[in-house]
Amino acid sequence: MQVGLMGTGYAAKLRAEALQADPRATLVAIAGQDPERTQEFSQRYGAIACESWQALLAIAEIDLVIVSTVNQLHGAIVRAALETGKHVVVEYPLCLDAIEGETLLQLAKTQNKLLHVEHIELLGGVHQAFKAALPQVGAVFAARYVTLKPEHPAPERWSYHGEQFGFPLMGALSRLHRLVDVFGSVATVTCTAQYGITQADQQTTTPHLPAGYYHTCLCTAQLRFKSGVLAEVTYGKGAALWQATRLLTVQGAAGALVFDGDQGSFITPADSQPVPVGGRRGLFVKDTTMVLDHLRSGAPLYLTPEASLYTLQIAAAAHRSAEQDGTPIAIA
Ligand code: NAP
Ligand code: BLA
Repeated sequence: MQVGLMGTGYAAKLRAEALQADPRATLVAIAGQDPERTQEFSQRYGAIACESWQALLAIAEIDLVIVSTVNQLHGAIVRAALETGKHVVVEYPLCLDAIEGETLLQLAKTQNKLLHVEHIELLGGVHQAFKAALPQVGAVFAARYVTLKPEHPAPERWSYHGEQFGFPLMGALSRLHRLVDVFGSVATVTCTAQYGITQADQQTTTPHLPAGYYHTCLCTAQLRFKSGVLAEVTYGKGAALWQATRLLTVQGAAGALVFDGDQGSFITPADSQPVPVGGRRGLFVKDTTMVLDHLRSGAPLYLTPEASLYTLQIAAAAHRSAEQDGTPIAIA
């Protein structure tokens, strides 16, 4: 596989290393935003530095494009790459518009090209342990997943920008996708959001996704699954938060599963048993290897683009609910 890589950041670096280590792939070219960074990054991997993602797509021998840029660009790059007849891997989210997402899946089908949306959270230790231990809790009553990331000060980066990151639960689609992967179809979604903005020397909060940078976001969604499970997802990051939290709990008829960071336990009235959790390292390598296996021999991938699109639709419904002050949105 002759591979082109979009982006020079954290995910792109791990992709480049994974490709370099795999004899089935050659990293041909890299497109970044900052020319100097792109030049320096490309030299490290012996790849051509492109001045734009469009220039990279013009390289005919590239068969596979990996999109590891900021979220806002995903949709346009994926579309153009598929139209040029290339296989596409894109880091989640596929794009920031659920309708556009549908057309991209359709385009991949008509072009007969791979479209794979990376969801490394599914490959991680917590998710694997969560799925394996779930039968122990019996009939699931409720679930809760809270991730809070304090950052002081919050960086003025794309991940704190309304348009570049997208609606928080869309940019951080993995938070919803973990639960959808396990509990299936959603009946209704309710969501509220709050953003902190600094204007000159004054701080304000708003329920609406700001056009530019914010210093804090906090988003809480309730998902009523068709199975009856009630799940609550809270995602927050930034300067107005002070306690880092990564907590997944599932309450069932026979007990509760609790994952606090990477510490898992199964709790009953009698006692608390540890649940072993594997690591969070090497997930981009796993994803890259599975893509190359799939393209080479048709080995199945760990999720379908339809599954990712479904969660994107749930995130879009959460956004709509937040815009309507928490009005429940029914999922068709
Ligand atoms: P990052 O380190 O900030 O990298 C973002 C990259 O996008 C930068 O190299 C940036 O270039 C580049 N970029 C911006 N505009 C561009 C353009 N016009 N053309 C080409 N490249 C452009 O962020 P990241 O953490 O790697 O995230 C990248 C993607 O991976 C996001 O969609 C994220 O949701 C997804 N993801 C990341 C992780 C993770 O662990 N980090 C996990 C799952 C999914 P400049 O630096 O020159 O501006
Ligand atoms: C996900 N990490 C993400 C995403 C971004 C970052 C933008 C996608 C959006 C989201 O789901 O929040 C960015 N993560 C960062 C940055 C740091 C960070 C800038 O930790 C700075 C330290 N990602 C890393 C590092 C790890 C990491 C150092 O950059 C350490 C193991 C893991 N990030 C990681 C994982 C996900 C993720 C496993 C998938 C999200 C999930 O598990 O739900």
